[in-house]
Amino acid sequence: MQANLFDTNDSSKDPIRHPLGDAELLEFLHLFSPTEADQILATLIQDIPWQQEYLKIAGRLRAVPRLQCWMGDHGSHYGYSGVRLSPCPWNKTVKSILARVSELSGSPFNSVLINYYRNGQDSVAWHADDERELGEAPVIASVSLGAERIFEMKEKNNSPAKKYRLPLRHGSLLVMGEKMQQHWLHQLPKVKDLQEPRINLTFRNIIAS
Ligand SMILES: O=C(O)CCC(=O)C(=O)O
Ligand SMILES: [Mn+2]
Repeated sequence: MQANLFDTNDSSKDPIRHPLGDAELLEFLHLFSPTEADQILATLIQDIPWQQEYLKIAGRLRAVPRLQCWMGDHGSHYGYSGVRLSPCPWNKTVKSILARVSELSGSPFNSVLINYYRNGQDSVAWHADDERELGEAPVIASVSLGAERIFEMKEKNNSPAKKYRLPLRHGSLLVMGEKMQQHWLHQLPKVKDLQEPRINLTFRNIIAS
């Protein structure tokens, strides 16, 4: 009999608490086993309706350096940097990931931004997920699948700004707590010569559209 795709052992329930001081950052290293994570990565690469978004920078349209899909409950519209995203309906695999993420994080989510980094040339620049529709103090749960990439963080307001970085591992879950978007920026820099893909799912709760 095939093992339950989302069976995990008890050690997955003990998060690492990263010492950011004014914001909670929890990491669950084993949301999925490596075999489960391999399967989910391959399924999502194939099944998600990936889209190429464009940003207008200095009057010119530039391709966002990754593919994306915004998925969620009906009506959960979202936007960043002038890009307006309407949700596509929930995919079965993503719904199963959502159930596991909600259980571990203890937070409600009604939508997810899925990023597909095709190789090391895809990236995300410094930002905070502090859009109005997420409310004042959003909790964001971030699932990593595929190539290990470095997640960099820096404080928004202090001088000198504190910095923090951590590798995002295949099958892990990072929960950015309430103060994180208010006080910190984050980015995923490019990596030279990396050919392997990575998918990231950031589960969010849209409270106003
Ligand atoms: O890929 C990641 O780990 C982070 C993605 C991210 O920060 C975002 O989509 O807002
Ligand atoms: Mn983000």
